[in-house]
Amino acid sequence: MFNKEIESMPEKKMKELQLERLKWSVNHAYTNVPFYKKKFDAAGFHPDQLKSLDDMKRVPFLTKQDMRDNYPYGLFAVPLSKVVRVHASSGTTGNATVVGYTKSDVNVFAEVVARCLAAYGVSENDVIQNAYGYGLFTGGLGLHYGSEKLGALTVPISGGNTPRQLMLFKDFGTTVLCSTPSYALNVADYIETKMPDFKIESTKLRVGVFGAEPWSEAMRAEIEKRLKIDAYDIYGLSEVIGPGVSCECSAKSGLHVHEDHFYVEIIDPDTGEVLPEGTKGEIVYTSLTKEAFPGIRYRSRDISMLYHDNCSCGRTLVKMEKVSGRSDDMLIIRGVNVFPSQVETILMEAEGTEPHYQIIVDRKGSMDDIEVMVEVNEKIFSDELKVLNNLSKNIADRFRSVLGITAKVTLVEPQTIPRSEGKAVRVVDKRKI
Ligand code: DLL
Repeated sequence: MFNKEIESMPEKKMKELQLERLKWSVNHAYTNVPFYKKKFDAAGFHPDQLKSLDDMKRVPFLTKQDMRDNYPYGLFAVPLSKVVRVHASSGTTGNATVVGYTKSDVNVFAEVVARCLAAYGVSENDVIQNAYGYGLFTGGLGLHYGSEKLGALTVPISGGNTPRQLMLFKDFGTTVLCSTPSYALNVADYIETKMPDFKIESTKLRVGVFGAEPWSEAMRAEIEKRLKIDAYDIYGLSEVIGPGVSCECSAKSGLHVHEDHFYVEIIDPDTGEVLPEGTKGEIVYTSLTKEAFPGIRYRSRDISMLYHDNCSCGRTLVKMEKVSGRSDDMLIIRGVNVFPSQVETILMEAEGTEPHYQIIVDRKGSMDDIEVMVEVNEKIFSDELKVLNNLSKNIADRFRSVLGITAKVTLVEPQTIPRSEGKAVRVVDKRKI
């Protein structure tokens, strides 16, 4: 463990630490950010009333819209002279959401990422090729600083340029690849289709650090098989800090939350009511130590569940279930709720499909219409039409029986679905265009 004292702290002691830090953080936001003062006052809440963790229920939520309304620096709690870095989301659907970091925040960010890498068995002896995008996106710099903090040799290659990534695997003796899981698959595809002589076995690659988008267990198996690595999940969001909010460990069953820095709750997304451990709902985050941009009860829209399970790795930190999707990614097809990850799981179960797919939703008249396009491998694609028809029929039957939706399934040739160097675009919802 990178920080054994914290990562294996008894639950009760962790709760005491959280309460102490919460008092500071909530007060810090209230005193230094007019937005929070106004919001708390309107809700009849004062930071002095925070006597137990349970009292957090009374604190109003922060939403993405609040962040957009206060673009760019309106929610910062320190003067700009103390802010040493900003990151921002792309802002394709409105103002970008901007987050700031003091020197101390940058240190915390590096610490939590270093803990994740150590949890994957990565050490200063590793060569980490960081293919997350460098820039306003938190992935690149987030992994970079964490990797340096761990003391590993850090290769800041950023995303894209697959031939160069492969060259560096060989030349630099890369042992760890950090990227989105969809990009890792692109790398595997590239090797198979364009560089058949490149033998992944002849490289030293052994660990993958994948996150920034949901990915199923089936996708993990596929990546592990094709890149011959151990693939681990890393989770985070810029509004909270970036990557490193939580990570898997050797058990690969759920992600430990770095709860000395982030207080987590699960709520019912419809009522806002806090749900007990072991219940699925929307994750809400409160930063405990962040100076520049304290986030108090931020509604992430991510769906997960919290639990303690005496993890075999020895960490006592609460676990969150792998995030399967966001409540705002949830598609409602003729009244049925469907997550892209559920579609992915069914597609991956079918023989001959590739993990590249897109869900296209449209409205024909008053009816929602859904088409799932999925790539199939060369062998299947060159098979008789009858084989292809059977495969698409079987997949459509599974959608009907498992998810309760009627979807048109279109099998397409390899390399048809657009590739991304960052987060994959899984859904095209034409009803919103
Ligand atoms: O994606 C931070 C990150 C970078 C995480 C690199 C991991 C690796 P944002 O761009 O703000 O930050 O997007 C955050 O992406 O609310 C989730 O919906 C989704 N997400 C991030 N990691 C995972 C994951 C970065 N491991 C949003 N599994 C989050 C599922 C994830 N979804």
